[in-house]
Amino acid sequence: MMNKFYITTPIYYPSGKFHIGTAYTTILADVLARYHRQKGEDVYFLTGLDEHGQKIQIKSEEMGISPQEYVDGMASNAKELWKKLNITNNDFIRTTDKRHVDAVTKAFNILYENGDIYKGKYVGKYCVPCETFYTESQLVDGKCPECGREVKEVEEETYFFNMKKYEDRLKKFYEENPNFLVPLTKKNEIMNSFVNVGIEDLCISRTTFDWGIKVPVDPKHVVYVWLDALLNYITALGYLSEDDSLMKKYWPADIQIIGKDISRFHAIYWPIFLMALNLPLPKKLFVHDFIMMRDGKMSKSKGNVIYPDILADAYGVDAVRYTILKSLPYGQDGEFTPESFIEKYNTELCNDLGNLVNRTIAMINKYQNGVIYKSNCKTSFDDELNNYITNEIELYEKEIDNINIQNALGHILNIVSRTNKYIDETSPWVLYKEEKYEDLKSVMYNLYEAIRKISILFYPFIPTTSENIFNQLGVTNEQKNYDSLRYLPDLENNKVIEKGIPLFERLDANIEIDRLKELMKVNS
Ligand code: ME8
Repeated sequence: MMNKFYITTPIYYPSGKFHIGTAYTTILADVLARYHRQKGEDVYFLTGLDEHGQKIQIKSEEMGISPQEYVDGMASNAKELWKKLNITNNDFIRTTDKRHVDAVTKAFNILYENGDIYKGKYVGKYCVPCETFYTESQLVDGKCPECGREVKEVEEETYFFNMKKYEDRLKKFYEENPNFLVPLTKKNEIMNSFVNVGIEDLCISRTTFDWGIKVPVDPKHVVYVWLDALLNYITALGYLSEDDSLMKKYWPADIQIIGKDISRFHAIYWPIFLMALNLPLPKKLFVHDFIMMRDGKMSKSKGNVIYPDILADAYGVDAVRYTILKSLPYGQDGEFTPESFIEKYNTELCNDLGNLVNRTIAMINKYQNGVIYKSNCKTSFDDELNNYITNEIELYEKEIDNINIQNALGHILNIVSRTNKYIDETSPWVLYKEEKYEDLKSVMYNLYEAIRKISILFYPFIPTTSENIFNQLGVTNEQKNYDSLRYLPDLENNKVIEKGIPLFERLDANIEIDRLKELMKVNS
């Protein structure tokens, strides 16, 4: 039977236009979804919006429209953005969807009837932008430890979730599943700052505003936005609805991708909610770090915000996908600058990849009228090239399976460089001049084959470019298959297009760096 693979992104707050940080998580999830589809798995990929809560209510009031009108507009923007970035999500959940509201209401009742919820009074601090409760001791200089903004004093009647009851089970779960939360450094942070010091009960309702799902047992309360939001991962699959076939098929999630700012919610509260609902826990939680700008976090006031749609309009979708993905090392923050964007674009995409494809297609046309032949000869460099590629593919797979995207891309780029070197080593123009046509056939075959493999490997990251390369090469669908990296197809008589089309136009760094800086200012 086909393996299933369920992957999720966080559902984002539609409180503003999405910047490249939000796009990073979504593109990363898309890469993994595409990679697992390539490997023949039955993939289900979910993203969506977190539309309730005080932050959204305030935002819509500022704009003088109803919260529903506001989120409706934002949801169409978000869907359009993901379409533009070639995101292949199977579903888009909104927490205002009836299916979600109904299921959250039912889940609340189950938790209430189980005795996991009790009524009390909360006195403490609340950060509206993060929608998070804090105790005095958690604050840093009296401000929110996560975003650094002012917190509000709140005192309200609220329902609490009895987290403590599940503390031992959660600890045991982490002991038995040491690779659940990765990277391991992130797991250690969570264990040290929360699990090992004891978990506090959590407020799960609010009364000071009403933009949310009503608490079924006490409708002057709305469900706390995080309980509401976390449940999206299962309500989207039809949990507690009439048709829960997707839930049966896809839950538990194979990978949930989140940024480090929301790891506490996903590493502690979410597993506990699932335990309380008697559901299996996700298999893996992958936590990534942040894309930073040269002057720190992206913020409108600093005028350093970069929006992915504006970047894509100016430079193409794949340039955006590639450079954003390449910006973050595993387990660390990464930096995005106009200079690094142009450098990656010009060097890796345009020079290394683009020229390789373009030169090869030109040579196959010039020397062999565009046709690929098998040869009875081998040059002394052929085996070395092919062994190198086989080895790099293995290394690539290890890295992508560990979600180390920068390193995975590094191995594909290694193949690109090694193949460029092969052209220098074999000097096809000399073989042609010396009429060594059998050697030449072998070199063209190997080059063609290497580019075909590069294109298969690059597909999850820069799918439009890969399709473009496949078209220029004239490969069949079977020759695009991931399996055909190993079970080599016969490429004899394949024919490339008559004139290669450049994959990426070289950018003038001086002009484009200024243009990017301007785009960042104007749109902030
Ligand atoms: O937290 N670099 O939504 P949110 C990389 N609604 N990733 C970044 C980033 C950056 N600079 N900035 C943001 C919420 N992100 C909740 C989630 S889930 C049940 C509810 C990404 O709109 C990162 O993945 O604030 C982070 O976790 C997410 O955006 C936060 O999105």
